[in-house]
Amino acid sequence: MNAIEESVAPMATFDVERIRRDFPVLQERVRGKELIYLDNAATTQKPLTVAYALQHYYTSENANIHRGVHLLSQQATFSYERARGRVGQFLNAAEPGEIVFLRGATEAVNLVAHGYGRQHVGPGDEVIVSQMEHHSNIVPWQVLCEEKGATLRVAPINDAGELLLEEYEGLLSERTKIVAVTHASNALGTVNPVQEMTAMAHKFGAVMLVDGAQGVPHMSVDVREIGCDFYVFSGHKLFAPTGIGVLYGKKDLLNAMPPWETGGGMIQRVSFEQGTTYADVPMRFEAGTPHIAGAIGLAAAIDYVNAIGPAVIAEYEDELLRYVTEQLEDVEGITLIGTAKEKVGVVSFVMDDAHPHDIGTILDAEGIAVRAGHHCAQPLMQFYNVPATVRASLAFYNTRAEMDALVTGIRKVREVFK
Ligand code: C6P
Repeated sequence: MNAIEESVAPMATFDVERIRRDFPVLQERVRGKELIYLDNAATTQKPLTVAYALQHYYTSENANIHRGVHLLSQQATFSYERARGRVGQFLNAAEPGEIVFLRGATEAVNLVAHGYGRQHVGPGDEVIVSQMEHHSNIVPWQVLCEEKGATLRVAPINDAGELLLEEYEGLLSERTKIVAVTHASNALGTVNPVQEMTAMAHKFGAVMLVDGAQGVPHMSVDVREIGCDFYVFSGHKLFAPTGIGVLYGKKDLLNAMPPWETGGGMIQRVSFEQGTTYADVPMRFEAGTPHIAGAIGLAAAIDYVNAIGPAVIAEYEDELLRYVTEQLEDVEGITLIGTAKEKVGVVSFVMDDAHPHDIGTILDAEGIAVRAGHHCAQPLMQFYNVPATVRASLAFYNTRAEMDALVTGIRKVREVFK
């Protein structure tokens, strides 16, 4: 087996040290210390197989797709469409045509707000989001509602950061046209009961969009089991390149949506006399030359994740999360923000008398990369009445030793601010 084959062959047992060797950046030193990378919710590191896939594409296959009769173009087209198939399988979509390649979760939400929202939301209608949404799953709906004279309703959460299901159900009515909710919160880690929420939304004829940006990296996702109408995610949070992301949509809904961006690649026929007719989905939503290498890299990342197994990843990360959470609960002066029962590997906290940015800076001096800020979830920060939190977000290549180092680092910070 060569290095690539070995990396994507199903892994018999979970071996974190072997996995770490596939991520060269994890061997880097920063500020004279071993890098401890705990900013995975912002973006994940990339395994060698993803780098090799990009290298192979650019050095052996580079061509534009869907428009060349020559061999390289055919090969590139095959790889790009194969990647679409891989994503479709990964989400258990009914067919590859339900997968649209876009720049990321943000672009995907905007496309649905534009394509579906502008057609179906009118004056007096309602769109529901939750209190814990990322700005990418708030602002497009706010803009839509303002434009259409509709109302944006917010499903509340409790202090642990769990969505209040009964209150959410109470918000639903015949006026609800769209529910847009995150699968897992980037700032809290909370996993939402999206399957149940979808069933509730459907009872009132509303469509459900699930923001899976923090879902797919941490758990196995089956869009047909969830029953959602749209599911969006960004490749770069799933060990793939930046600039590539996915909109899954049920075929009939996508087919009924008008194009958003127009140009080459998304047309059937263009005529000055008769105007333009558009290609079927998914091409209708992929105007211009897409991020071909990105899609190929995303397929390689999915192969890598599948080799470990999403369920194995979820179990390992959960164990790490519990381990670090227990230790942090013991650090005096710290308040954990987000203590839901169902969580992915995100630990957010604030510390008495210390600003999150100062904590982040001190941890950085120890080689520990965390995010300090509002995490593009300002309404959530307002709910907790904090300007920002420190967030450590995990991936399957993190270790118990790194959790220990984080806790030691935080204890050191506490000494400074006591
Ligand atoms: N969250 C974080 O540090 P883009 O930027 O389009 O790839 O992803 C946007 C997005 C949407 N939804 C959720 C739940 C997210 O977490 C993000 C990105 C990063 O938490 C960057 S702000």
